[in-house]
Amino acid sequence: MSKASVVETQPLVDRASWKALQKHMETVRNVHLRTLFAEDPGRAERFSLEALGLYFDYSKNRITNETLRLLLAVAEESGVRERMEAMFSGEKINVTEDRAVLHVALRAPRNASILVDGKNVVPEVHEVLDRMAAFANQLRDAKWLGFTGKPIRNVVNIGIGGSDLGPVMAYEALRHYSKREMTFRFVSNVDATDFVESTHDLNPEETLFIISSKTFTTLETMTNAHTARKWILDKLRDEKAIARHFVAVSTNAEGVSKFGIDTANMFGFWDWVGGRYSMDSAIGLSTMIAIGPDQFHQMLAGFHAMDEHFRTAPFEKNLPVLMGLVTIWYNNFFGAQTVAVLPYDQYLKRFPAYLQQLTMESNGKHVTLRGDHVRYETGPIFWGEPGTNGQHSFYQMIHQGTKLIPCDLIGFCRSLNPLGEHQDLLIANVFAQAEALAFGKTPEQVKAEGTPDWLVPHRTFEGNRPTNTILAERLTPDILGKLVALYEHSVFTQGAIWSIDSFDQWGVELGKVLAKKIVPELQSAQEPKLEHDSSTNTLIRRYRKFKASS
Ligand code: G6Q
Repeated sequence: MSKASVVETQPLVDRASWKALQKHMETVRNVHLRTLFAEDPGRAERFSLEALGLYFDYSKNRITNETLRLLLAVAEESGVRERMEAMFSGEKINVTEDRAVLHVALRAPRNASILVDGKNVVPEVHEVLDRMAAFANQLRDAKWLGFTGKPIRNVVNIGIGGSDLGPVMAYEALRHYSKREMTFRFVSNVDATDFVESTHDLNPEETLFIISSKTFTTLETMTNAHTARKWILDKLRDEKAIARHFVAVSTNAEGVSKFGIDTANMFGFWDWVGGRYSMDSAIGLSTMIAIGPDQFHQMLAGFHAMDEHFRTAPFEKNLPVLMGLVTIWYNNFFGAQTVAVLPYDQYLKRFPAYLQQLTMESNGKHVTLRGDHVRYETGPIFWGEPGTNGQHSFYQMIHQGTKLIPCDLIGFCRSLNPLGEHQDLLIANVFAQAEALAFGKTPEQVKAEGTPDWLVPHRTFEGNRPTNTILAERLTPDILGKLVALYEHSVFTQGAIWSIDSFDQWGVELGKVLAKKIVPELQSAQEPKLEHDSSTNTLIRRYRKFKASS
């Protein structure tokens, strides 16, 4: 049995540290953050950490020194360190797919050595990065010409899930650093509207499609890729145009070549890169074209710095470990169902969507590595919107609802678009929200404001709502890399404690086969013999009826 799997022989709920935490919970359950802060003037300092340019304030959490000590003991006893070492050394910790998990190799420096089945994979990683850079520079310098001799000005990434969310999030996040003369679009949905709306104002002669698909078999991506092919050929009317207007990012050379893309225009990656961990691989080609190879490398350096921090910092000073432990605390001991991620930066508008896949596809599992049904809650629901917009909608529930919703507030001290007092107003809201959520407003305070008695309960805020505040100087490629890696490794920490496989996605695989059975039933000329349940059969018949009448 490998080192990585030894640690799950004792179920989580039977571990001594877990039981101690359960007992400790009783003493903390009703303690208010007002009391914790009032009793300890040094609290903000003690429960905060600065590393790699990120300031992580976790003092507004319902924890004491003892909570932290016990949570750290859970991490130790659950073998987080052993699993981390197993991951970094290329062990096949994705046990259900029998694969290594080495997104950390994608951002390892050129001279590093990381072995998979005895082979150092870092040189291959850099070989692909170099090819990507050469290609990106050609496009950025208007040297890659379309079939009719016009420079490519539009880049459309076609991919879905892990082959879309990273690229679109990174493009939006780093748009400030992008080449503004070029247009970037991202098509993912099999709904034709996505393709049509993304291309309606583009000239095929100036447009390059990147078909991003690890497997090169995904229904949505292949459908959109064929539509794109037709869109190009309808205008350019020559198969030879494909070579100038399509490149592929995939592990499936055969599939790429069958589609008609020259494998010379293919950028590869490896089975040890999970889709949701692939934005640093060739899947990031659109990002590299947008921001240029140098800034892409700065982003990779940010990822790598967080990898090293995760691997080497003691757990009590380890950002991802602390963040993961806080998540576990609310998820498993307070019954919190969700975590809200609230970036106070418009450029991070797709960050919550990206994190939804990272966190929920990784830790939305109900069996342990051994295949036993878990006896505890696993991954929470992640969701969110950029601030301050959310404040005018769903924050009501966070402040005064009956559900406990821990929040991550993310802010930057310097705006990329300094304009009047916008930034001060933005950041004042970050601090004010965290303060209000923690301390609330007592009935006495509300009364003292002259509120009539009957209105007092409505205007009272209980507080004791936990938040983490993450503050950095400025949103840069390097900081983005650090932020994403912070969440990646926090997810890892949680998954290791829950003894689940954070790197498979059987639920997603199911979706890839389900619809295939129904498609012919929607398309057949003859009335098909339907053998689903009565609900599905009726829905299919109804669709066929409307389709026939149109
Ligand atoms: C990610 C998942 C999933 C995957 C997509 C696209 O971890 O596996 O989101 O990225 O289904 O798959 P392809 O890249 O193979 O098209």
